[in-house]
Amino acid sequence: MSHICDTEAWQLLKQHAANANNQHLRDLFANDPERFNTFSLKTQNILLDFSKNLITTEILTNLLTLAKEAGVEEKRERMFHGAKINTTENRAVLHTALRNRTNTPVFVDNENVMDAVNHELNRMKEFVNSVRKGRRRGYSGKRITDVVNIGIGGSDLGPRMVTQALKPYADDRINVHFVSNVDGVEIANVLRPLNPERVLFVVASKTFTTSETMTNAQTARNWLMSSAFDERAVAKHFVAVSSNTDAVKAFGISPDNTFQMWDWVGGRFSLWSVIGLPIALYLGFKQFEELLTGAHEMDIHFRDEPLEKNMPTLLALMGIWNSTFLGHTTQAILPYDWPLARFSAYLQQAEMESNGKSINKDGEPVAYTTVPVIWGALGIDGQHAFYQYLHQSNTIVPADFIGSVESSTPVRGHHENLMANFFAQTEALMNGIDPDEVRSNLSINNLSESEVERLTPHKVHSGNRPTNTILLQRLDPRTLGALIALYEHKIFVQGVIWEICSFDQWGVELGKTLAKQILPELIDKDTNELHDSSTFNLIEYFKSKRGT
Ligand code: G6Q
Repeated sequence: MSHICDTEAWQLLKQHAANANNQHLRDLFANDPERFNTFSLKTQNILLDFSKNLITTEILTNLLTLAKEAGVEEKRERMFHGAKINTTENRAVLHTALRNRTNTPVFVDNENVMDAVNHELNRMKEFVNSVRKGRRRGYSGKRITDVVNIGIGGSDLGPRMVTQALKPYADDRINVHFVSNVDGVEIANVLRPLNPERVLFVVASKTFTTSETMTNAQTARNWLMSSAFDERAVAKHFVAVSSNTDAVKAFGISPDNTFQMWDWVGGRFSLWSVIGLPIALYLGFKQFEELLTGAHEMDIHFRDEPLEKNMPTLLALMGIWNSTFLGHTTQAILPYDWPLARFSAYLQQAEMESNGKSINKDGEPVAYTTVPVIWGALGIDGQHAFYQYLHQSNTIVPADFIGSVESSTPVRGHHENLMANFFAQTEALMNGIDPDEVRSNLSINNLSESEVERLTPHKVHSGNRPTNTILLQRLDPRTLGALIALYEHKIFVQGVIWEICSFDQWGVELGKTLAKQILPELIDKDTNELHDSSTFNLIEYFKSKRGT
């Protein structure tokens, strides 16, 4: 069977990569005044500058050929049209249908899913308005002021990231809180300041079997009961978001209070569905629709633009060049927009859960590196911490710098300061500081020649460190929708080229079953299953020190 790594484009790229060390980005810029224009593009309110990657037009041409030969265009069509491209679970992959604002029909098993999508969106809208306007109240007749989302992974990271990112667009009607961890410290801390009469719990779990979420939901219910003393209060204070209606009913939440999702929505792509309920409750339904619209506009761009003018494809290709061909094993996400503080954590799941695979679609091991480690933090804070490593360690870390032309919360004098750092960092990572520059800087300080020579190597910055710059007009709901969709489609394109199944998550499923075996052993004194000596003794130590 022929694979992507057997193509001519792949072989040519390998040769280019072998020569890459002989090139410096500084020279590529000096030799081509048009470099920015050649390697940048704009769509909606987003500018992507990928010129500070170690590429040439020839390399880009080969990368685009690779994308074509991998079938990105044809597979993109199949995804949008509801084909079951999640082949290990036999499911369609239709987060794009959730934000299909033009309502073009999308069929799965001969059924137009847009009917169900719109039905659920309307229910969501009605519910959001009734809570925000105070028509739906708590058991004692008081207004709901606090929403607590109980969910984990894909049922937590998206709403958590988006509500923080769009805080400047929220009014003060509803506060949102998130509980994901089964460590009781989190739920205890969240609930402590809240008044049970005013809290709405959203239990978000596609499967409604995830033990962390179920444990937290039960604790929340007990907490409510300790104040309400009446089971009927559950209907006023709990709603569920799930595709498992039977399990929701068994928990005691009625179908009226249950919002539906479907198996063709992957958890990490689900914030556009009813999983986005906390977002809509916090911001209002209009703003939620703006988020969907922004994502939909990026979907149209991705679906219709040729690969060479296609932002998600170009971003994906830069990633593949840096990781698979140049061998860089990590990728930093560095927002210079405080509201995007959780964006790298969000992308860590989206990218690493999707493409953290090493088996191709034919079930064979792949012969190359797939997704790098995705990590990051707010850029400005990082500058005073890990940027030392970015500038001078012997590991190259490609980085995406994300910033905005306008602040979503302007405060005089701050934004220019922030953005001066933003531009300075990518320039420095690209240019570096060579020994001659270091020497001439040092000699200004009247240092002896030997002192200059001693210090010079420590102050040299090699530069040649690749970055993408993503410049938004302003971080508003529509632009955020487009930004998230940009990365979602990047992930798709990379999965196609790496020939892996981006839409399953067997490694996560494994985690869901592992603890089930040990839990009874921790509770029951006499049970002790066969474990390796390390695990056995750790469990024994834990039990003996607890006195159970
Ligand atoms: C996402 C993953 C995973 C999932 C959580 C929560 O794509 O499948 O992160 O979202 O494990 O699962 P439930 O929503 O089923 O509780």
